Amino acid sequence: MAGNVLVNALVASLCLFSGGVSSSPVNKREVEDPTLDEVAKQALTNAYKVLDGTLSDGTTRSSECTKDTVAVRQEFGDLTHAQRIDYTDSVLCLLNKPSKLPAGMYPGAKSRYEDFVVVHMNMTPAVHGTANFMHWHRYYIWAYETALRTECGYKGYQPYWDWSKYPDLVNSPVFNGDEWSMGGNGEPVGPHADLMFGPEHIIPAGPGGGCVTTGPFANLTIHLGPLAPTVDPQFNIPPNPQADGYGDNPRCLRRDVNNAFTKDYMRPQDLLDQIVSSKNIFDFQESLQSNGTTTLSALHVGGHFSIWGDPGGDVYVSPAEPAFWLHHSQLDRHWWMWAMYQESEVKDRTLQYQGATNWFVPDGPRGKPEDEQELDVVAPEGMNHLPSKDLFSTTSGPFCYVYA
Ligand SMILES: *[C@@H]1O[C@H](CO)[C@@H](O)[C@H](O)[C@H]1NC(C)=O
Ligand SMILES: *[C@@H]1O[C@H](CO)[C@@H](O)[C@H](O)[C@H]1NC(C)=O
Ligand SMILES: [Cu+2]
Repeated sequence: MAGNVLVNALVASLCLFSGGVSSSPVNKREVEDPTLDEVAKQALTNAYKVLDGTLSDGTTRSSECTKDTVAVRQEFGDLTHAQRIDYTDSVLCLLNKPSKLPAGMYPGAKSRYEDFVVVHMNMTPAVHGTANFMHWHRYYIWAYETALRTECGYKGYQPYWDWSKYPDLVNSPVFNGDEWSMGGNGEPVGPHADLMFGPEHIIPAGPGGGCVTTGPFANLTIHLGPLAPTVDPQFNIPPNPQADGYGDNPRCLRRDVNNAFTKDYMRPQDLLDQIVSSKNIFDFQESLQSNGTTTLSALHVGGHFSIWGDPGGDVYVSPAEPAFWLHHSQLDRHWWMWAMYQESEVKDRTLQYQGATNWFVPDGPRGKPEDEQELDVVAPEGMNHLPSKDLFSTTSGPFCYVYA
C-alpha cells in the first residue's frame, strides 16, 4: 500500500514536472557539431555582438545595456570563496527578512525568501508545461537576484550550477558541505525508496535523504508545503496544516543529492545533443522534460532530482531549496545557449514563443508574446506584469546579463 502511494505520488509529480510531454525525436548528431564549450563561447560572442549593435536578436535593447554595464553570471564553482560567501550570506539575509505577504493567508511565509516560494506555488500551473515556462522562470530568477542586491546588499550576480561539470555531484563544490558550498547533502538515512520514472526507469535512492546539517544552510527550517512530495513516505514529512500548502509546517531542509543523473544523463554530450536536436522552442522546452524513458535528455527534471529531498523534489515548493536558483539559472543559460550560439538563428530563436497557458489544459488557449507575466510581491518596484516579449532576450526588456 505505502509502496503504491509512493509510486503514484512520484508518477503524478513527474507528470507535473513534465507537463504530460509527448515524444520528441532525438536527432542524430552531425559530424560538424561544435562541442558544448564551443556552443557556450559562440553564444557569448554573439551576445556581445548584440550588445555592440552588430547583430540583432530582434528585440529593442535599452541604450543603458552595453558591454560596459552588462552583468556576467558565473558558474558557482568558478566563483572565489569570498564571492560564494557573499552570495550565500545574501541568501541568508533574505531568509531572515520579514515577509511582505499577509500573515493571515500565508502563515508559512516567515521570511522575505519565502515570499518567493509562495509566488511559485501560486503560479505553478500557469508556468510549467506552458509557453512561458522558460520566460517566467527567467523573470522570477532575475527578481530574486534583484532582491538579493537591493534588499540584502549583494554586489554579485546570480550564479548557476553547470549540470555537466560535476559527474560526482555529491562531492562537488556546490554540495560538498564546506563553508563555501550551497550546503551539504542530507544526513544518510540508510535504505529508502527509489525514485520511479515511469514503470521501468528507476533512479536509485541517493546517499542522503535526511536533514542538511553542514554548510551555510545547515539546519535550515522550511515552513511551506509539502504539496507534491516525492520522498519516501516513511520519512513521515508532516502534511501542511492548510490544504493549499501555505500553512506553517516547520521542518528541516532535506536533500538526497545523488550522482545518477550527472553520471549518465547530464554529461556534456547530453546537454549538447539536447541543444543541437531541438529545432524550435517547442521541441526545446518539451525535451527538457522526462517522458519516462532514458532515451531523452531530462535536463530540467534531472537537475531537480539530482538534489531531490524536501522540498527539492516538490514541483510547487522547490524554490524553498536554496540550490533551486542555481539549477534554474543553468536552465536559463542552457536556453540562452540554444538561442544564441548560431549567428544566423539568433533573431528567429530569440523571438519564438509556443505552447499552452495552463499546465493542466495542454490543448487550451495558446500563449501569446503579449501575455502579461505575474510576479506579485516579489516583482522589483514597477516591474510587475511585463509581457512575455520583454523577457525574450537577456539584454533587453528589464534584463542586462550574459553567461560566462
Ligand atoms: C519517449 O520518447 C521515446 C523516444 O522518442 C519513445 O520511444 C518513447 O515511447 C517515449 N515514451 C513515452 C512514455 O512517451
Ligand atoms: C545542526 O544540527 C546538528 C544535529 O542536531 C548539530 O550537530 C549541528 O551542530 C547543527 N549545526 C548548526 C550550524 O547549527
Ligand atoms: Cu518552477
